[in-house]
Amino acid sequence: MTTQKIRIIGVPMDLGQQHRGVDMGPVAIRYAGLSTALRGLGYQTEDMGNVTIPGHYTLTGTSYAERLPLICKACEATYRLAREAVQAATTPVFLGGDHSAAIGSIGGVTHDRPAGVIWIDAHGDFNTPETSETCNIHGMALAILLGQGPPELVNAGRPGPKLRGDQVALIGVRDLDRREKQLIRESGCTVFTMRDIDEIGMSGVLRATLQALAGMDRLHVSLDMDSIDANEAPGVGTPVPGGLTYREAQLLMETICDTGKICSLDIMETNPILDISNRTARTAVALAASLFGKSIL
Ligand code: HAR
Ligand code: MN
Ligand code: MN
Ligand code: MN
Repeated sequence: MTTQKIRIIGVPMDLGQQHRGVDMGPVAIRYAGLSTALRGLGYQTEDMGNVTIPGHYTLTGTSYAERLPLICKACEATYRLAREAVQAATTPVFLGGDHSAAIGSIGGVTHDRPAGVIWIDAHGDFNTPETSETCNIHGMALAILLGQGPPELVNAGRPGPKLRGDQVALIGVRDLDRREKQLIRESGCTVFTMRDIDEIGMSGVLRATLQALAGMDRLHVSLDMDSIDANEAPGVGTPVPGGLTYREAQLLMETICDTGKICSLDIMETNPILDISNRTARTAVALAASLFGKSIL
């Protein structure tokens, strides 16, 4: 399913959360050598530049009401680029930006055909405006894709939910809000928390994940860099202790690669202002390389 041509799309979204700097994620990942790494694996790469998104600094206040239509517009632009990338027989890689951008990327890659989604994240991103303790839309992205939340965003790109629960697996979860837990339990998504990884190991979690998504012939990976432990990914806005080790994350990517079903990738939440010497972006590039076929031997 992975095509010979990879299309890089920057989505410098910083409206879904409160920290300055996540809009610089796309350029940080480029500077860490993403295209070079992918070309080294034999792919052709084309870089479409960035979606135009008004930064946080253009807002008049901090209100959710001001940000919602702007996020909606950015997700619709991302949706169009995602759809076009698939239609052009390329494999799009979306560089965030905060995770609300995945509303557009996943919406667009599923425009013509469904895809299973592997959502790798410390968080569930399953809040709604009613359950959120922060009102931050990046913490609602997955719920929105499944049809719950602000209708403008649920209907971005095309009307209605973009995913069903049985098409989604979450891996790396370790921080859920109280009422978010309930929504996630009711969602029908397959969820592997850090405890599951501790107990059965990443390889066991991956076997079960791929079994749960066995009916899907295309897979989208939505990688939130805060899933990775702060040793390897310190540059994120909402870090949570006890994340994936470097090798756990690599095994995840290597194993998903082996399915041959990868159709698209998000690399989200890299914040260079909070980072140490671009370490988070460099980790992201190493993980993308494994997902697209780099093998140790
Ligand atoms: N659950 C919290 C909230 O809703 C934190 C969400 C943080 N989200 C991300 N993306 N960084 O996963 O605000
Ligand atoms: Mn996330
Ligand atoms: Mn997260
Ligand atoms: Mn929390």
